[in-house]
Amino acid sequence: MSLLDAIAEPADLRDLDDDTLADLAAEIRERIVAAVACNSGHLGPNLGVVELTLALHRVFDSPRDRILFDTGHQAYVHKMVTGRAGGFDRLRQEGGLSGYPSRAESDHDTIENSHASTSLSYADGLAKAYALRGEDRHVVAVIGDGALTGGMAWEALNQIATGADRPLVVVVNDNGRSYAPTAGGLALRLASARTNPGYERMLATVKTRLHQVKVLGPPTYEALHAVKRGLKDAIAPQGLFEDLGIKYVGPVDGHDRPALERALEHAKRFGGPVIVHAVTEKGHGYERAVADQTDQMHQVAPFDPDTGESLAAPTTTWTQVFGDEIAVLAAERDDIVAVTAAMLHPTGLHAFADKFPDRVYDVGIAEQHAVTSAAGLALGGLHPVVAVYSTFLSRGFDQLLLDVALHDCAVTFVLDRAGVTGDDGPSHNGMWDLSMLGIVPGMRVAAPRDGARLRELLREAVAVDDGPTAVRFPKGPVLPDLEPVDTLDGCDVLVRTGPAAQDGGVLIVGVGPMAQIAAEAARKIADEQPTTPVTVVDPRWVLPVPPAVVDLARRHDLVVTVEDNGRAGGFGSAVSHALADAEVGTPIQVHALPQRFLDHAKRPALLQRVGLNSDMIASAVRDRLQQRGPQP
Ligand SMILES: Cc1ncc(C[n+]2csc(CCOP(=O)(O)OP(=O)(O)O)c2C)c(N)n1
Repeated sequence: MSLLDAIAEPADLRDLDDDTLADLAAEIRERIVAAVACNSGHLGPNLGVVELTLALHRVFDSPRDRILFDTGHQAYVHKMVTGRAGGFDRLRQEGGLSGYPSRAESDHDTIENSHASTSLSYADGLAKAYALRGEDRHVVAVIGDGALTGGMAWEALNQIATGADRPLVVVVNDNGRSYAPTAGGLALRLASARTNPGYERMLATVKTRLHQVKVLGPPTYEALHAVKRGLKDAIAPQGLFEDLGIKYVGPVDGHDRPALERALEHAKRFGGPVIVHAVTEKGHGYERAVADQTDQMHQVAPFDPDTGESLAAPTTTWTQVFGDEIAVLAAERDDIVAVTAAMLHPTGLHAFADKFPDRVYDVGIAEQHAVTSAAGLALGGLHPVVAVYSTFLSRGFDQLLLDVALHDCAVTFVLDRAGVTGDDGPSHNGMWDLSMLGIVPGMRVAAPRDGARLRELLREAVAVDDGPTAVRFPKGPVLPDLEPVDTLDGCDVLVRTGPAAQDGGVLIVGVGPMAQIAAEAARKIADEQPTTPVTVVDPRWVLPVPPAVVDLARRHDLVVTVEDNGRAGGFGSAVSHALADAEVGTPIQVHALPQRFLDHAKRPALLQRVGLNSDMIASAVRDRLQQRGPQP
């Protein structure tokens, strides 16, 4: 039996000696590389926390003590030592282990929100609850230097500092990176400590010398002591945290498990809020990850573990099409700038940044600041493009509504990963953006169905100068261009089947790539019911609902909408309202995502599960037509 397979629960780690633990760490790394190479997932972050996680589980008593992982993408080792090592071959597969903590999987998992910078707030609440209920339990939050750039983390620290007798340990897992090197002043402060590993040694030397040079006498000792403190403050971020009232321990080598355990024991005994600053290396133990300049193999598709080469078929993604086009637009117009919340490469902004480094701002994992600073850029005469994943837009919603839209700021939001993303689980699906954007006065939303439309709509969006715009597109390979057969008031007609143009029949309106699925569904309906006229349109600009959609709906017997947003407040809902307002009585069938959190699975499997593929749409439309019977 392997060492790892003998670990059924964290208590099994406590009897192991240092050598065995080192062997176990090596075995864990092999297992992580093998599982991610096969199934995709987060590699660099997990390889970096092997010793840290072992130390945490040896010092603290989970699940009685609560160990929270901020963002949760670095919890593989935690899963392995809490009884789930056996399930690792099915990591991120439907029905297999989730890529994030999951309360359904284990009592050792307390939080499973994969949006960054929340762990300290959860920890503050848990520590307060245990104090009030008189329970003697520790709360530990592990937060990366990237997640520490989020405003929520600082709001929480401000509170945590007030709980002098609440045992709460914050472990800052400082690897200097988010995806790219972490941006901002805090990162610089942490970096100065990280790049001076000799400073603890140096302080020890200063201390010894002071005691040796007795002739200096007390005043000089005091002076030198002050110098020493100043030096430590200048080099380490101790002052930063201790001024807030939180004890600081570190920096500790995050791959020296015994040293980590000493620091954590010390923090545990302290009984109040403590920050343990652990310096780790992303990708540690797998050279190819450490050497990867872009993001140290932060999150990867299946790859060959011997070479590190990706096994994903080479394709052009929606992200690449956006990235290339925004770089072209930036070359044409020098007022275009871009903002990213720590996701320069994942959102495709690197081509723009390479050409015009002064016009792309990485603000850290700080969507709220990203949005309001974009409003500032717009008020200052520029046209900002805020590129975020759809799921992270909700973090900056208040800012979008009141700081951008209320001020009529011409900011373009580019929402990558809109719709079902799949593998990353419930919180990563981009299924809320249309519902949010639909209630923002003055907001115009475009949804391209293919690469040509993405280029076209992005160009149109940045040309809007009197209010906010958004362009949403999904994850993965861009769909082949589907040229329209006609255009009606800005709406592309993609398919017309059945008897030649006349009133009546079915109108299917698809949002973005779902328009292509709608076109497939129309052909399937036509195969079985060739006498029913079916028209498929792609409005391109989906919110507010274009008047052309309402006019077309008036002339058909049934309107069908197809989108990959939640049905509450989505496109179908907006069309229903628009028809009611215009007193158009045509019945409407809405195909959208159910308002449920969707478990992880591949995107096609999820779309099938919720009835959003062409077969299921075609059959639902046919059923509806049969129920309605022949029309006069
Ligand atoms: C609110 C939010 N925005 C963006 C992301 C995307 N994201 C996932 S991990 C990550 C970097 C995290 O860096 P850090 O906290 O330092 O952890 P590391 O991966 O370096 O261990 C980012 C930006 C997110 N999860 N949440």
